[in-house]
Amino acid sequence: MTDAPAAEIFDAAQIEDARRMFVGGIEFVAAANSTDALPPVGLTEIAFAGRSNVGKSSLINALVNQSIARTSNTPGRTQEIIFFKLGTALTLVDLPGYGYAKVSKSKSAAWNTLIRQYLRGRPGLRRVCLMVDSRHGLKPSDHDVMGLMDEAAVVYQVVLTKADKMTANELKTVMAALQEAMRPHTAAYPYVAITSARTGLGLPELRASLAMLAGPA
Ligand SMILES: Nc1nc2c(ncn2[C@@H]2O[C@H](COP(=O)(O)OP(=O)(O)OP(=O)(O)O)[C@@H](O)[C@H]2O)c(=O)[nH]1
Ligand SMILES: [Mg+2]
Repeated sequence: MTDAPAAEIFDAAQIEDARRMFVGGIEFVAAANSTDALPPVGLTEIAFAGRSNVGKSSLINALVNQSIARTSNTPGRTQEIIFFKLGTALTLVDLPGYGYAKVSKSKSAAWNTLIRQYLRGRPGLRRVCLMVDSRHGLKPSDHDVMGLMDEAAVVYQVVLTKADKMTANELKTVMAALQEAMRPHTAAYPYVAITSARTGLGLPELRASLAMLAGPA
């Protein structure tokens, strides 16, 4: 990642068009627990990846302003790859979390294989939102997944979650550490999104950024 302005800038019309796109209605398409069960590629896909419990499903719900993705206090809620269609614009993909120690080894290996296969070889996948809990920062499992996406040339954007739990100063420190850690990852999307599903922070800008990718895959 090269030195870039800290935030992506959008005008009011882009923000409003993106809001309409995201709140205009979302529908469930498919839940896949194996690569054979993946639905055919139609629209551009945006996937939400990250460790268990970082808030992937909550962020999808907040972006579309509906409770469609299942969330939980218990890590490991999402156990399949879930596909949602946003009108004729985008497919949003909720991935099972990785890196949760308490699921059985065999189950965890099966999930990891599925996620890896999806991330590595999915036509139409234009961006992965790599979700990271602001309080915890990047963990070894995040670095593993970034390595995989670097290799597969998948564009990924770090999205910090649960920013409502942080002070402005704490966020500054986390961002500085993150910029440094991302430096070797030249293929990563240059803007880190700071979000809160709870307060809505950063959601208009993230919608606008993703909306630019809308269309057939
Ligand atoms: N404070 C705060 N809590 C959040 C936010 N987003 C999610 N949470 C909480 O974090 C927990 C996990 O949220 P999920 O959205 O289910 O997380 P996930 O990443 O989909 O989890 P898995 O499907 O298990 O991988 C829930 O208790 C949410 O209420 C946020 O922006 N702020
Ligand atoms: Mg989930």
